[in-house]
Amino acid sequence: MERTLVLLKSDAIQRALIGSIITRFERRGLKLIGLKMIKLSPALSKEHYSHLTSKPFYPDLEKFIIHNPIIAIVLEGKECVQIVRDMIGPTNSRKALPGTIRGDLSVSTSRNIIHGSDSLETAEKEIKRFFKHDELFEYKISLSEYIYAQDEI
Ligand code: IDP
Ligand code: MG
Repeated sequence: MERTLVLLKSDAIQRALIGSIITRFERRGLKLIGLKMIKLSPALSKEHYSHLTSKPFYPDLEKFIIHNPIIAIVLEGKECVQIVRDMIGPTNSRKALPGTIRGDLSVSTSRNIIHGSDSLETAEKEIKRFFKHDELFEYKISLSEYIYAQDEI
């Protein structure tokens, strides 16, 4: 099963959207295997957004992401990296379709409430960045046969 990292950013916490976003993932059938509240340091922000540190908007992004705590989540499911990206919608929330998390809950490119890993390779790196091995949990969902057929697992 694939795993992916989700961050619910400062704006999601400030706007009290955490519960409703987690509910979307639960209802989709994705399995929560790690969840915690953390505060990013400037160094961790620079590592996580290393592809963006030279952009003019990076100082604002860092200030925004380190200013308040955020929620870090690891989800597990078949092809969940792409499923979660599709559920989130594009970076610019104004272009995000209704039904996506950004399309339903935000209207900004920078205040777009959520991060999701963009590939399986990135997901593996990002999960290690935010979670220790013993902070991830393996357990059986008793309804799993109603979420996947046996031949899909
Ligand atoms: P993603 O979050 O959709 O994967 P990335 O390109 O990885 O998008 O950018 C990471 C984050 O940086 C975005 O979610 C957003 O908060 C911020 N960001 C990206 N591009 C812009 C921009 O053009 N203006 C302002 N903020 C941006
Ligand atoms: Mg990204």
